[in-house]
Amino acid sequence: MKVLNLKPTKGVSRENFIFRGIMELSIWDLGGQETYMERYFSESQRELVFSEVSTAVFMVDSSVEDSKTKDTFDNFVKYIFEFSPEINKVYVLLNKIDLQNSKEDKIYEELIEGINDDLKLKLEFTPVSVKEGSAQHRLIEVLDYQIQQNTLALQRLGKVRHLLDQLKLNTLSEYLLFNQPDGLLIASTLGKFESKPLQFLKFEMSTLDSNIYQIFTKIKELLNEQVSPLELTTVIYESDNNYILVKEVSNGSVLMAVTKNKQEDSFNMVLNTLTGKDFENLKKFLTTYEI
Ligand SMILES: Nc1nc2c(ncn2[C@@H]2O[C@H](COP(=O)(O)OP(=O)(O)OP(=O)(O)O)[C@@H](O)[C@H]2O)c(=O)[nH]1
Ligand SMILES: [Mg+2]
Repeated sequence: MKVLNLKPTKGVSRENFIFRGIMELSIWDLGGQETYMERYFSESQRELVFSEVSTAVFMVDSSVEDSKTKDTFDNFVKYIFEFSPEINKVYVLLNKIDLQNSKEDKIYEELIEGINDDLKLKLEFTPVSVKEGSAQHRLIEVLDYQIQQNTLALQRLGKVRHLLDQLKLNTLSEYLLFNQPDGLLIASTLGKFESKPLQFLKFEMSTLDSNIYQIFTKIKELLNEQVSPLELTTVIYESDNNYILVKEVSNGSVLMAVTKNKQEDSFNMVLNTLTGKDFENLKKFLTTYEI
């Protein structure tokens, strides 16, 4: 939805982000308009733009043929490997393949032309569509690969898994931890688990429900007790054989528990766990990342 109204990126747009809740990213999106491109490749800027890069992605619109694209690509590849020599792959995304007139094969041939065999091995081309979601999917794959190379991220992941196992230990339920900003799974007691990125509409709208607050206020007044603000932090779903509890852990993450069965015991154990010490430990770790 957001893609539809994007404005052209002015120069370099920087954004910091914690991917899957464990790997810090500093993303530099280089606007593709000609004047900006001249600047990135200029002698005074190229080092700043192309150094200290750990993942390089070149995205090209494969629905238009532009005689300058090849030059841009050659420069991009040249300076990336020159200023970030530790990089071993450049990911090339041939975008907009959803369009009738997309010519990804032709663009591929054009970009690969004249590239020597050693360098070819370092280029990975993927036809994608931002509109259909395959571009996002590919970026997630690329970043997951990056997690595997990142010691700190792996350490954090190990710790989160351990903390989730602690939750499972006493409750015989499965736990899944999601990262709200990207909707992706951080870790789960079921190991690797693929799902489409979640859309956290419910929690985004979680400002207090005025009806409930109004009734709650009345009750408290009747009881002559203090009223305090309400917050939607836990949601409970029910199926024939399970309860599913979803609870916010820290501002960036959400824990989902699926009970083993529908016995009262299972439910109570999970509820106790979600208000107990192990949950606090998880929350503390996700807030501070202190291992
Ligand atoms: N059909 C289709 N349109 C797309 C796709 N991806 C992006 N667009 C559209 O193409 C236009 C340009 O998208 P941007 O993401 O702004 O392009 P950009 O490469 O970032 O452009 P710069 O910021 O100038 O570098 C927008 O109107 C998008 O909606 C796609 O996969 N399919
Ligand atoms: Mg842009």
